[in-house]
Amino acid sequence: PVEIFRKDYQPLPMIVSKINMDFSIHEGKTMVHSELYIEGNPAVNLADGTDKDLVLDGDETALKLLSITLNEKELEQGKDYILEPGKLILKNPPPKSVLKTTVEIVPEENTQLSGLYKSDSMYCTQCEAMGFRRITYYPDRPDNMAVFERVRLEASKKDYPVLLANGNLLEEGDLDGDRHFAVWSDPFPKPSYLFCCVAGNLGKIADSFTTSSGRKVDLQLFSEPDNVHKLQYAMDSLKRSMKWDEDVYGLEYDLDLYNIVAVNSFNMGAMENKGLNVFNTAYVLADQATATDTDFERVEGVIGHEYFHNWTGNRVTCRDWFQLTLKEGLTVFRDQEFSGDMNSKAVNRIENVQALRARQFAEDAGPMSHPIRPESYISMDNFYTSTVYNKGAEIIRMYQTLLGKDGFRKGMDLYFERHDGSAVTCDDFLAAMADANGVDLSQFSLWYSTPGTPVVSYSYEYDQPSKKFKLTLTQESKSESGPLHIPISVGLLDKNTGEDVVPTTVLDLKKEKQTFEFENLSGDVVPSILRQFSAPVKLVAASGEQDEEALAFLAARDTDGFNKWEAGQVLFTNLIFQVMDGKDKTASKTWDFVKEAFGRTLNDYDSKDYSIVAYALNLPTESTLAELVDVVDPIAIHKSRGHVKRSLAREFHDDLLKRYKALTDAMSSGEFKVDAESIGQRRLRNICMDYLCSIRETPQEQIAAAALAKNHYESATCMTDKVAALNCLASMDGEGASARDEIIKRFYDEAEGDALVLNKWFSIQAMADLPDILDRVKALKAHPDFTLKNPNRCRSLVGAFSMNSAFHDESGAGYRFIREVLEELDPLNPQISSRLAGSLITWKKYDEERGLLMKTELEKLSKLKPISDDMFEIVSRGLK
Ligand code: B3K
Ligand code: ZN
Repeated sequence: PVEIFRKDYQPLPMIVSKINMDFSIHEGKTMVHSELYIEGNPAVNLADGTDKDLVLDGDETALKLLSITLNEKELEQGKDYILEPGKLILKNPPPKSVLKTTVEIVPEENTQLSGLYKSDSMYCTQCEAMGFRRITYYPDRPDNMAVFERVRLEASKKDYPVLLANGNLLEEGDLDGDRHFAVWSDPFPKPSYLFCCVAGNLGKIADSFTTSSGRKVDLQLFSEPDNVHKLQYAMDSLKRSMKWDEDVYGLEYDLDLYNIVAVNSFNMGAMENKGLNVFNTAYVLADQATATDTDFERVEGVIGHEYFHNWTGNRVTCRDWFQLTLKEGLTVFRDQEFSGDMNSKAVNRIENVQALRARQFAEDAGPMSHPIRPESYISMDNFYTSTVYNKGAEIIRMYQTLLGKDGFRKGMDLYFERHDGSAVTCDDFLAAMADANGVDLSQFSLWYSTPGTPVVSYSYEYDQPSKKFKLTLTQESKSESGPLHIPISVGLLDKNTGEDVVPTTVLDLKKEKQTFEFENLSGDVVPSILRQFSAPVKLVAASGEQDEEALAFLAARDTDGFNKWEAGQVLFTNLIFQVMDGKDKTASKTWDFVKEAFGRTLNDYDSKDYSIVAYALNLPTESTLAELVDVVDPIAIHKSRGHVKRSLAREFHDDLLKRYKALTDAMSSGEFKVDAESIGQRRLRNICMDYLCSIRETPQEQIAAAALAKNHYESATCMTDKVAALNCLASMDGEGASARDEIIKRFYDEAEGDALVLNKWFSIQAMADLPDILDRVKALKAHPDFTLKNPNRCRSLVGAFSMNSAFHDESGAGYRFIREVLEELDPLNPQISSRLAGSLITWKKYDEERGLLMKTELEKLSKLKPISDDMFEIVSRGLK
């Protein structure tokens, strides 16, 4: 395995400016013929007489080279070209040459799902980051932008009636012997990672969108014929995305056709190929009977994300893969803003910050920690990370916080004006933001090179005689070039009236330590710091202990929705850790604060923001809690969190039941809707049920809990409620066991083989809290519906189990199980196996015995032969 460094970037001396391709698809073998139009790179001046070789990438494990000519002349290996592992080096081709190659590939055997592969009965491609080199020899790097002028596909008409590629359809027709063809052309120059073609027996829904300048765009969404009825929500989301990008950024779609294909076997969520997005079915199919509210939200978000890539990613792309956050951080930010505008901004922010803390903070605290713009990689696929995506989005959000919405828009406009049609860097983006606003962002640029989560600590005092409030902030980060520029949004609330006396203000924390003064205050205040989570940092009190009275005050009265929720979460967190330390919770003041906040929130029947109420009642997740301690004991965290949950459930049993019933009544008549209010009602009612079902110490309680959840399941009219009920039932034992088994079976039967519903069935069971969970997971792995070859199915069982605290059982059996699965998976699909190996590499965060058990399994993995580059990189980082 070779490590590639950012500092080593070199432009290509020769480039491919145009390409024509011909795919002849036959069962068991596909022939790919390519014509590359080669020219000197106008941006590179080499001295006369210097060899200008063209390095074409090609994965020799996937390609069988059958013929190669340059300007119609057959080439000689060793003289005209050299074949090396992964490369075909064309020696000094004259400018304006045409290289023609024919290769044979076998999509049917492509289990990596990179390049051209078969997903059930359809052929499809995935080229980002480096899949195109598994289709043909080509400079497979994003700075080579070429026009794909003619892409011809030919296949059996009966089995593959639909033939698609990027751009517009030029021609189609029938051929002899049940074969047909289609020719596609994409006028926009693009890097190879955005290439796509599909052949299959597909159903579709069609619609259109008229852009603000009056151009009509045809929209087509394809899936297996059985799933066509689940495409409507994605279509609606697509139209909302197109409208939103026009309204907010003035960006219009640029082709006459926008196609999306839903694919069962897909390594990621979706792919933004120009004019032809490919989606993992889990992120595009949704209906009342099979999708939860979270699924609907995700569909809308990912549809938006891929659509927004058309400008941030496709029109302006990355110069090299180190710049990935240029398109991903920016596009995640755009999809988050879109979702916030379509639904509830506060709910959206809470969900995104929760995800950031649970995943990105964890990543940044472990051996895979890297800056949003990494310095090196072995396998680029390992760097499609929460850091590049989600922390990257936070960096973009900070530009907007610092420059204001208008300033940010000016920067975006200049970015497109300067760079439309080119492959650029993160520095180019920063320069556009700085120049458009006439500001110096050089200190801000350190965010691109600094790994780790910075810690910001605060202390404050109010001086009565001078009526001044002083807030001191200190930062600690891994930046090697001095302190970061951190925007800290702060508001001050009057201690007596709760009034916002100083509305949200952005403080520029630029030094190690800075004191900010607020004058002319009429009385003492409570500060609300880091409103809207204005920077991806950990905020702590300089004293080491947060003032719980202030937190309780903010949990009740903060006008910033995010910080109001946050204050409650900190109180919960304190309580859970006190319980973990063996303290008697009833004697603690924290318990009183928590009870007060919980009761008030639960009994607030006025608020129509049900999701906010629900999230305020929800305890921090185990992974969020794990991020806050130096040595993690996952079982202890699980137990203490469970203890606090049950205590609250008992304390508020009657109120929870009353609220549950009130919501049941309120919702009984309404039709199914996926709007913020209906989602919120379901969310709140399901949380009430979850608390109520946690009370099951005695046999009577077990019977009552099982009856409640079973009834919830039986009266459910949508997947959200079914999943919520099954989630509760899956962990029931004793007197609840028979209801559990009955509903598990019913859920399976009612799925009627629907793949996405079965994924839920697997993952809910894998996450269950039962003493014999590992045996159950092993039995599920042997279930006829289980396969390691489908990434969704694999994640739904193996990935889900690695999130269960029981994975960390002291015996080490969970670790051993994962390692054995990974040994089986790595030869099939390295992208997925290396992802799952992430569950073992954080061994240093755990207590010594656990850490050692994890490390032992990692060491065994490192001896895997053969081992994929992906896995090698993760495991070696993990052992370092
Ligand atoms: N750009 C793709 C990611 C492809 C990952 C390849 N390993 C999805 C997205 O971010 O939209
Ligand atoms: Zn993306």
